[in-house]
Amino acid sequence: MRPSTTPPTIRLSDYQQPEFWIETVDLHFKLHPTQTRVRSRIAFKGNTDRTDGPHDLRLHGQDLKLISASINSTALKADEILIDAEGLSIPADLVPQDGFLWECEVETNPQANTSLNGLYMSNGMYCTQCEAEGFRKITYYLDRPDVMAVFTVEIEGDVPVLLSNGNNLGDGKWHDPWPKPAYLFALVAGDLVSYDDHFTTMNGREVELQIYVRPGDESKCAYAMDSLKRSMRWDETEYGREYDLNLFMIVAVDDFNMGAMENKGLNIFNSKYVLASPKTATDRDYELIEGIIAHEYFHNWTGNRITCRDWFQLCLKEGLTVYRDQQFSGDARSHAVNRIENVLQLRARQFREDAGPLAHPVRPEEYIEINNFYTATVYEKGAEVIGMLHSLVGADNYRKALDLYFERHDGQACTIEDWIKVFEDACNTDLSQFALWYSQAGTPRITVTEDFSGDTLTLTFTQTNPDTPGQTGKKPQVVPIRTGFLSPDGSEAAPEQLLVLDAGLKSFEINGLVDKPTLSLLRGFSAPVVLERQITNAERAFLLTHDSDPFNQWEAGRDYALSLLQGMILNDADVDPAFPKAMRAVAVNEALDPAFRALVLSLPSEDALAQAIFEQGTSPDPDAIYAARQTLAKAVATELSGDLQGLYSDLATPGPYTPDAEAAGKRSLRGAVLALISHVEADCATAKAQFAAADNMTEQLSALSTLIRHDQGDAEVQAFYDQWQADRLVIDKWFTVQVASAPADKAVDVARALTQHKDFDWKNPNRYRSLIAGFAMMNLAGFHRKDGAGYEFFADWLIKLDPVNPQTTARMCGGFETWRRYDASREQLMQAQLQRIADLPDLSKDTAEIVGKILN
Ligand code: 0A1
Ligand code: ZN
Repeated sequence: MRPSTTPPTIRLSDYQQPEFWIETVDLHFKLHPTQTRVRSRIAFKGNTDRTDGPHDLRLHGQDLKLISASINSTALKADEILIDAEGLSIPADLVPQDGFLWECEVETNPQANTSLNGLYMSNGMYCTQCEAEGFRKITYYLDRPDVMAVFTVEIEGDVPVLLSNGNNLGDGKWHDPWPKPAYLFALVAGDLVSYDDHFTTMNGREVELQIYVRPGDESKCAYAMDSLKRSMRWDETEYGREYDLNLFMIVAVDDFNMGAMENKGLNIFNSKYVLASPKTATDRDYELIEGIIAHEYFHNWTGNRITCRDWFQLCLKEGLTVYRDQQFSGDARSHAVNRIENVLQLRARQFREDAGPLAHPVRPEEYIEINNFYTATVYEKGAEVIGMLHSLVGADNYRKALDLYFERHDGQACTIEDWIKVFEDACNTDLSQFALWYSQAGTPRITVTEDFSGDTLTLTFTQTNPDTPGQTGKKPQVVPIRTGFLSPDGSEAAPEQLLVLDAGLKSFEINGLVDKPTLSLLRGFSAPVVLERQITNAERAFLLTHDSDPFNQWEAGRDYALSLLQGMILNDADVDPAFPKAMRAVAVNEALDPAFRALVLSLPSEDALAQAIFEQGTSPDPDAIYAARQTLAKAVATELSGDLQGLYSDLATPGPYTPDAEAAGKRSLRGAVLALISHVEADCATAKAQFAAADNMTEQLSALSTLIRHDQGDAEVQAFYDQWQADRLVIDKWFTVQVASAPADKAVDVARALTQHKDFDWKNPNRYRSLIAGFAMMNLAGFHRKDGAGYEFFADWLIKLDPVNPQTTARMCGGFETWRRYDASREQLMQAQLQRIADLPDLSKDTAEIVGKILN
């Protein structure tokens, strides 16, 4: 609920060390669905760096009923404790300044906790989420990441399985020897079964591995376990990091606001990122499970052993851990395909954020609600910044710097300055300009001109750093531009170079060339920037055929499609017949990886087109965008019509389903071919047959989505539901596919009708997102229906969820972040809905912060 006063803005510049440190914490839980009792014994010690005392004792606490409290065994009287909405204070004269024992008992109501922060219940199971500031809903504490303590926990409860962090002492007792901030605390209790395995570390230590799930789900844990073991080995071989407890546990829960959480020794996962079987999980699900298991495991060193001093430093753990999980997935699968997928995500989510009202630096300088800053910018752009550092210093120096980071900062709560200093010291370099990537928001825009004379090519780059909310007049950043030079025959005319643009304007000379080369710029997407260059379609087609850098090969095709579609939408241009021919050449080229071919064949998303058109200074028309994509897809399908059935049957993967990258790549291309076939086949017969015959979720779902897109799927929608109604994760997909694939004019009605379905359990975040976000984020033309019905529907549901789950509501408001892109009528309709939300008397501070920024 919104407090009566405006919630305060927290600023990085106000950071101060705490007045007290905590050495040890003993917690005792007596679990009860509505009246859980928590007793704490906390050993505080004075902070000798804070010479401005004496200090009151100020502890965070929220939604707690205080039963009793004492200092050094002397009970505190009611009038000695000042309680407010944020916590409690004890006057300094009652607080021994050099240290004391705090004992306290509180009561909380897990069943009433629908926010899914702190201690809550999911399907009868007790579970916690403490990042960022949930521990204060469990007991009074110094709930800030720079306060690291050793935890001992005892749990009493009427359920068979009682789990917490660290080593199992038996009888619901746990001890974690590694000092940790409270955000890494976890407790899970319930009727759970475990899927077990073990791992021998590089130094020969045995680690027990357990994945806890609801009874019946044990058969869906094998892939997560395999991913975990591979992650553990990878962190040893690539970063020299060994696991540091003799037990590692993962628990799958159904009600979870995010993907997963790296609590020490007891990772808690959204069940969607653990459970998989061929019949119920798609190839994409398998890929995400592998990546997220790795991400949470890697946090053990980058996040847990070395944590963040304060929440402004979130990218210290998140950017680095995303970078590490991307490296791992690249090693496990295909680097090229992974890089393309990551850049697609980055552009769809982070570039969109960076170009709109929610833009903020990778390290923000202020916030009202920290939960609003678990963003694509902190995570994905944070990872890109590390990738650039890696390219700039080189692989050997990167490893040296990381070794120094672990050696110097193990056991500490650190800042971005510490991180940068490690690289400066290990690589003997000055990174002060590079550090602007952490403080300046916005996507740099780069232009390039080419001048060839004699045997010399002169490249001149310019860089502009756009204004973003609260930031103007930015300085040029350091932009590493990996560049290749192609001869007319497609070979490399000169060795690839890393051109480092570190000014607003800079030229580079490449000598010894015979002909003017075709440039392959920003290979591997070596910096998160927008590159503008003068290039013809013939050059794009040339790069699509010849570039030896697979990312740029794909990029050439993407860029080609983008420019054609823009011409079709804005100038009524006809389809350039060379484009379908170029697509055909890739589609039938068996020398290329099928997963790569599938990515080339997929056209830019509707949202990407809307953004591109807006950047040209025009309001995008969602219906025109939809129509142009259809026309171009049809032209490609027509060009390929003689090949499609052959490709489709050649790509079938015989034998039982396997989730490996090779088989998944074939299915992905086959799915793209199916979509093309359906453009040239009147009755969607192939999709219908695929749906009927599919023995795995990837093929069943791609057929269903194709059928719905062509308005041919009524029977299959029902059949899918009948088959899967008992499987909650599959039913989430059933909701999403209907709203995401529905023809634009029907989408709002489909979405509205589905909210009445008996399985629309809207308090479950996965189910809510599957329908509400599926509609608002995955069906551009449906959401932006001219009369504003989509906006009203979306706002109604944000308003409904806010009092129940502010964190998920605030994240979902991002559906409106692009409102200023559109025509005056749509803009006004969206503004009215945003204002309706902003005006609510009891709006959460989470949603108020986001909606306030979007409106400004
Ligand atoms: N640290 C987790 C993400 C996470 C963040 C916040 C949460 O609740 C407020 C939950 C999870 C990660 O990066 O995986
Ligand atoms: Zn993370």
